[in-house]
Amino acid sequence: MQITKEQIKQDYLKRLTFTFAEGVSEASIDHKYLALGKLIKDYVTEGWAETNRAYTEGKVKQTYYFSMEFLIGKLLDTYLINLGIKDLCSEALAELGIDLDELAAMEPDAGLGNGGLGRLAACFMDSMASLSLPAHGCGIRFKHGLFKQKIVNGYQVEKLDDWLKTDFVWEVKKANRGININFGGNVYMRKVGNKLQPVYENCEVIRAVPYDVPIVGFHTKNVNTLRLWSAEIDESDINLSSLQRGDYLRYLEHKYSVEEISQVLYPDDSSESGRRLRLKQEYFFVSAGIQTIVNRFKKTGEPITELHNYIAIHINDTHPAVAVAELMRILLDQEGLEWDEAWRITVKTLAYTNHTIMAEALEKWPKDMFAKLLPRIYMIVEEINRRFCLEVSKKYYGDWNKINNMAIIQNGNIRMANLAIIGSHSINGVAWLHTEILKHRELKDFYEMYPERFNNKTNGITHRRWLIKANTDLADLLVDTIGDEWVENPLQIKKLMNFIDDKKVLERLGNIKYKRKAEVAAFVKKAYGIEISPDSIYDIQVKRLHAYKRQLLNIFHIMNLYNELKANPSKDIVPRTFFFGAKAAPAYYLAKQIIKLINCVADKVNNDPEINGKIKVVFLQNYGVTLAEKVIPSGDISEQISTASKEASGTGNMKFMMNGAITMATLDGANVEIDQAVGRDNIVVFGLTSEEVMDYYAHGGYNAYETFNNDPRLQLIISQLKNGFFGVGADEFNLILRNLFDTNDEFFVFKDFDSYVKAQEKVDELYKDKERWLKMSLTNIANSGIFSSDNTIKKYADEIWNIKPHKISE
Ligand code: 26Q
Repeated sequence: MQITKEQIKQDYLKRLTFTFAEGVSEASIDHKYLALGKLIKDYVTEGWAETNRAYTEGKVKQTYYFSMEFLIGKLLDTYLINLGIKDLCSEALAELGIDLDELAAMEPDAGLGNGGLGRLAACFMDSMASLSLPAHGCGIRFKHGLFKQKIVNGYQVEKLDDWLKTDFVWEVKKANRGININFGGNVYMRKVGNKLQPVYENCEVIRAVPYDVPIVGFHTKNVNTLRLWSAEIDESDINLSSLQRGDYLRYLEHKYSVEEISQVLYPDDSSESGRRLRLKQEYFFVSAGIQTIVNRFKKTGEPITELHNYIAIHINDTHPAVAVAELMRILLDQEGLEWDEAWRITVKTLAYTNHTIMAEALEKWPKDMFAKLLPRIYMIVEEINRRFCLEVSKKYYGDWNKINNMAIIQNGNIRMANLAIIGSHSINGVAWLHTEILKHRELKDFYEMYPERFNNKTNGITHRRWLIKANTDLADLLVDTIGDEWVENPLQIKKLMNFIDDKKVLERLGNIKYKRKAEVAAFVKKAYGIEISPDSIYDIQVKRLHAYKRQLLNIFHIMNLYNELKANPSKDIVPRTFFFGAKAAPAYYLAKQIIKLINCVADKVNNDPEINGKIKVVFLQNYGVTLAEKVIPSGDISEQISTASKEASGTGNMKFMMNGAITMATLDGANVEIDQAVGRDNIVVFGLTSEEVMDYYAHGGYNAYETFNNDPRLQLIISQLKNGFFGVGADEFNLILRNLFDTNDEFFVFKDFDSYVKAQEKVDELYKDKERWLKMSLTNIANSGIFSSDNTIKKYADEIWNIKPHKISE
C-alpha cells in the first residue's frame, strides 16, 4: 500500500473529528482506538471490493472453508503488518502523541473458538489471503465466544465473554444478503410432473444475516472474506396487527428462540454432545453458506452440473458435516437434478478434515431428534445411508461388521464422521502419525473402501502472527542475518543454520529470549503478585485442559521435584518456572480438579521459603490468542506431552519451536515431524510410543497398580493428594484419583512418569551448557519453516481443492 506518514496523520485526524467530533486532546482512548479502526478499515475496503469482483469475473475456482470456529484474536496488528504500514502508522500516531500499542490493546480478542481447531481455521484464513487464493471463510458470529476464565481460590470460574459489547470495527453487516433457514415442521413429498417435490408445513423460518470480516493478505492486494452468520428476526416482518392483539410475549419468545442460535459457542466437551441447540447452530450456518454459494454460482450462468469445477467446500471437522445433505437437498429439490448426478457433484465438491482420533469425541446425533429438527435433511441422510449400505453389502457380501462400522445411521444415532467421509472426495488427517492411525485403525474400513480419498495435511501456523507479530526482535534478527526472503517463503528460515557457530548471533538470540522472559516476569508480578526470575528455565504448557494432554504428568513432576528439594534442600537444580495456561470445559469436572491441583501446588511451592525460589509455578489465567502471543516467545521448554496416539497434531508445539523453545515431547501428533525436522539432539523425547500405547489398549499387559506400588515417588504424591497436604479435604481430588486407579491409568501417567522425570533431568544438563542450548534453540527456529501454514495451505490448494492463486493487480 502506497501511503505516507503525513497522509495517515491527516486521515486519522479527519476520522476522529468526523466520527466523534473530537480532537486528539479531547478523545477518550476507546474513541481513539475506534477512529483508528475505522481508518484502517477504509484502507482495507478498497482492495476488498476489487477482490470480490475479480473472483467473480475471473470465473476462477473458489474455496469455501466451513468451520464452526474461527479463533481470530485481535486483527489490527495483522492488518497493519499485512498492509505494510505498521511502522508508518506507529510513527504517525506517535507524532500525534498517541501510542499505537496502547490503542491496539483496546481491541477485543475475538475468541470464536475453543482451541487448536479454531485457531487453525484463523491461520488458514491468513495464509489463503496472503497466497492470493480465492477463498472464503464461513462460520457463526457468536455473540459470546468461549467463556473468560478467572481463578478464584484456585478454582476455575467462568465469566461471560462479551466481546461485542463495544463495536467490532472490522465487520460489515450485509442486511440485504440474509438467507432463510427452515427448521422443524412436517415435510412430505408430492409428485409434480414426474418429480417428487418436498412440501414444508409449519416449519420455523429463521433469518441468517451475514457479517463480513475482511482478511487482508500480506504483500498482496487481495482481501478475502470471513463471513459470519448471525440469527436475527426481521423486525419489518413482524405482524403489527398480531402485536396489537396482545401477542407481545409471543413475539419476545420468538425473538429469543431465534437469537439463541448464534448466542454462544459451545465449549469442547463430550458431555455437551447431543444438544439440540448445537445441531441447530450447525445446520444454521451450513445452510446459509451453501445457499449463498449456489445462488452466487447460478449468477455466473454456468450449468449447476459444473459446480464442482468452480467451487470447493471444505468441512472443518464434522461440525459442518450436514453440508453433505444440505448440498444434496439444494441440488435435488431446488435444481431438480437426479440423485446420481447430484451425488456425483456433491462428493466432488466436498472435502473433510478429521481432527480427532478419540472415538468418544466423534459427533453423533440421536436420529429422532435429528429427524424432528431437520425433517427433509433426515430423509436425505437416510437415503444416502441406504444406498451406501447397499454398496457395502455388494462389495463385502455378508460382512455385517463392515456395515455396522461404516453405516451412517446405527443404533439410533447419526454418525457425522461417517456422513462426512462418504460424502467427500478427500479425507485428511492433520499430521503424518494421525493420518496413519486413521487409515490403519480408526477408519480402516473406510480406507480399504476408498483408499484414494485419504491423505495427510500436516497442520501449520502463520509465521506472520506467530513470528513477525509476536516476536518482532526475532524477526529482525532473521532479516539482519539471512535477509527478508523468508518473509515470503518461510522455508528460507533454514538459512539461519549458516549461523549456528556464529557467537554473535547466538548471543543476540539469547538476549532476545531474555528480554521476553523479563517482560513476562514483569507481567506475572503485576497480574498475580508472583516474583519469578528470567534467569530460571521457562517451562510452559499452554493448551486446553484434557486428561489426554496430561497436565497431570507435568504437575506430578513438579510435586516430585518439590518433594526432593524438601528432602534435600541443597539439591542442585537449575531454577525453573513452570507455567500452565488452560481452560477446562465448564462441565469437565476432572479437568477442573486438575486446575485446582495446579493452583494448590503453586501456592505451596511459591510460598515455601525452604525452596528458595528454585522452582515457581504460575497459572496463567484466561489463556487465549493474545496471551499466547505474549508468553510463547518467552518459552525455553515447550511441553507437548500427550499420551502418544492421542493428540491429532498440536499447533502450539509449532509456535514454540518457531520461537526457539526446545520441545519436551512424546512421539505424538506433529511432534513426530518436529523430531524429524530438528534431529534427536535438538528435542527431548520420552515416554511410550503410539505403537506401545495402542498395543496396551488392544491386548492389555499394563497394570497401573504395579507401576504405582513400585515407585515410592508416586506413592508420596498420591498420599499428598489424599491427606490434606494442600489444606483441602481428602475428597478434593477424588476424580483425579479415580481417573488414575479406576481406569487402570488410561492415559499412562504413572507409566510415563519415570521416563518424564529423567527427560526433565536431561533438560537441566542441557541448559547448563549455554552455548549448546542456544544452538539447539537456533536449530529449532531454522527448521520451523515447514510448519508455516502457507506450506500447508499450498498443499490443500493443489491436492484437495484444485484452486490457483488469483492475484489482484496493483
Ligand atoms: C463438539 C460437539 C459439541 C460441543 C463442542 C464440540 C467440539 C468443539 C471443539 C469438539 C471439538 C472441538 C475442538 C477440537 C480441536 O481443537 N482439536 C484439535 O485440532 C487441532 C487442529 O487440527 C489439532 O492440532 C489438535 O491436535 C486437536 O486436538
